Amino acid sequence: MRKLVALTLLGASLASVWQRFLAFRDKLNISQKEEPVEPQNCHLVEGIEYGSEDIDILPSGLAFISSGLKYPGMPNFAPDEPGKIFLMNLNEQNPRAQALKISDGFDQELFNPHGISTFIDKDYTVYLYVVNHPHMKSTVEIFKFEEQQRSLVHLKTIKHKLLKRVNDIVVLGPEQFYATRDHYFTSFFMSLIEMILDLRWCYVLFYSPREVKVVAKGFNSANGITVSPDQKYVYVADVMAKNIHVMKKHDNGDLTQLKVIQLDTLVDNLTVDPATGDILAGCHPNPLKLLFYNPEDPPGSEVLRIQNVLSEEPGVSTVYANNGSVLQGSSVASVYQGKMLIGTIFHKALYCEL
Ligand SMILES: [Ca+2]
Ligand SMILES: [Ca+2]
Repeated sequence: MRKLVALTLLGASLASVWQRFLAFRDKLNISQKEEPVEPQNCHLVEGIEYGSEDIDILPSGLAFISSGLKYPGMPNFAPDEPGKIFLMNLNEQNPRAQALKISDGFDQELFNPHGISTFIDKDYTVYLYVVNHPHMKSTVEIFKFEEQQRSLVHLKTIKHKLLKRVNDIVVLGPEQFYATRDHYFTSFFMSLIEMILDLRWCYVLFYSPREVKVVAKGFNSANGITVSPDQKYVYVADVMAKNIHVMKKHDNGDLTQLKVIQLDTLVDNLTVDPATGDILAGCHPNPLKLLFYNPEDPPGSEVLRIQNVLSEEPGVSTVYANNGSVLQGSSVASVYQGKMLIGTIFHKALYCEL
């Protein structure tokens, strides 16, 4: 009798796992969007070949681009090359990407940059915060940007037991930021299991010198994060759940969820159009092609614009869509005065005049 009960329980749990696997497969099996959407004046950015996972543009038009991400399960064309931060001045006629020098005393060989966020202090000093994965761990690196020298001076490495599997950050003040956790487990195999079982163990962390706390949880895979121009709202992409969480930000760093904008594509990094407050989302329309990379049939790219974010029915439109013939695995898009930069996890970067 006991054996029968055990067998029944085993059968039931296997069936449940199988159900979850089928749901997971369906989630990834998004049909290719039919119509390409490409602004007229777009060209690939010279010099960026190994990814441009995140992009942050200063109000002055200087764009920072993180490049060379090595991430479990994702393709990488230069596994032995350390990551870089590129700079582009979008005020120039033909902006060029230039790799920034990094000050001595920082281990550049292990530099594996992921999400980035800039912060301008009261004295106008520009700081760049970078999620780094040396040896696949997660740290947050703080750099001071020296515009004249075109260099980054490393100031500090932040580590914390809750800063694990960090994907993106958004800086609020000196050493104060939100960070997203994209997986609970650190190994690729276990994080795949985690996605298949649809565990919702990921969170958003509030970090400040005085207090570190989880301020939002229950995400399948918390990815891109940014704040509204008035700093009152925080937007978080749950990539596997294909949605964007709109949250109200409180003075003590706490977040209250206002709503979830459901989309039909995997949402990676988020930026805000400073002119309109719209969200721009870098998306993955063919996640299976990302996981099983084939240069003959590469993953495509997709950028969505979400208007009237706080209204009852935000408008969603496609700003860019390509089947991978031009740009593969788009992870971010950022705009500045009629110009747009689209970044990718492991591929090139695209510059468009809108
Ligand atoms: Ca970011
Ligand atoms: Ca990301």
